[in-house]
Amino acid sequence: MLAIVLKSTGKNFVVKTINGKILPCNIRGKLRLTISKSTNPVVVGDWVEIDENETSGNITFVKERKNYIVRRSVNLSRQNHVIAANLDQTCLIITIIRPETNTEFIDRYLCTAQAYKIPAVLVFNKIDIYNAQQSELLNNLKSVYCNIGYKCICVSAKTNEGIENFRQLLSKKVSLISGNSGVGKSSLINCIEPDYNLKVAEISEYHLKGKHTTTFSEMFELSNGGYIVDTPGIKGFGIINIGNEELFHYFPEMFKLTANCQYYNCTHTHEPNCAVKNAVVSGEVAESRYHSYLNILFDENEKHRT
Ligand SMILES: Nc1nc2c(ncn2[C@@H]2O[C@H](COP(=O)(O)OP(=O)(O)OP(=O)(O)O)[C@@H](O)[C@H]2O)c(=O)[nH]1
Ligand SMILES: [Mg+2]
Ligand SMILES: [Zn+2]
Repeated sequence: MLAIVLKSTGKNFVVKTINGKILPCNIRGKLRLTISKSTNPVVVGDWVEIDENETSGNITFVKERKNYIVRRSVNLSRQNHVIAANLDQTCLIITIIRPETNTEFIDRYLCTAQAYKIPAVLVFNKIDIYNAQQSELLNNLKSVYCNIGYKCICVSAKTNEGIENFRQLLSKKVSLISGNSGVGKSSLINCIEPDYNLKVAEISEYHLKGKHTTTFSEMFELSNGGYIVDTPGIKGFGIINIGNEELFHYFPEMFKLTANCQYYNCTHTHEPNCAVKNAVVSGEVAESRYHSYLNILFDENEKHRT
């Protein structure tokens, strides 16, 4: 019986069969794999074949993934960790304060989504709490990413402002929600689908950061069609499997300029007549984006990338 994986703790799974039955599952015996061995064998969003009995099932086969998104495990820095598979889009939830989302984090995330060919949308949350200065910061950020071509929306899980736009964005698609701990991922899902009643937690008053309330990725069916995947907050975000020489391919606004660089193998760091550096000077490419590019390029922890 064909089923989709709704929840995974690594060992135990919950799936929904094409007949609509929700079943706990595990993997006994040998799994026939069509996917790379270096990644988690079964993740949220995977389509699997199961042998089912009344109360549980056994996963016997994992179908090839249309796509998937990976992050590097925080401690085992060489290990890939697949967050979810078969996604139509990913929504990165961003807040200006409580907690502050930094631009390098955003750019690393977008770069990874770009590399894995998953359309990314930026969702600015908590617009109910920003003062004039913070709202201005938000608008500046928003225009940086809109100008590159990323879709951006502003919402508040508290006042429900913008939530209709968010709902429409998700309709009939499989969407991954990610972002730092405490930005309101679970709260936003609760706004759209109150019945799931996901656990949310107060931001720590001391650190102004989240507490990693969600600990496993889980997929929820939406009442107007589609699925949404809630994920644990991301602390750091490594770029995986992208070589230094191709990194600029995943910064679309820079990539389109590179044909005009003097050297065909320009790294856009020190070379004369570099179209990217010129565009940073003229303001056509945002300085924050260029800094993220350089920081990723020179990040010692990423040196094992080839
Ligand atoms: N004022 C305000 N508070 C919000 C908003 N959205 C979420 N919060 C609050 O922010 C805190 C964290 O929300 P969560 O939904 O738990 O955040 P999360 O992103 O799921 O966090 P993790 O599961 O730890 O990754 C809670 O206290 C929410 O009530 C918002 O739009 N406005
Ligand atoms: Mg959460
Ligand atoms: Zn260049």
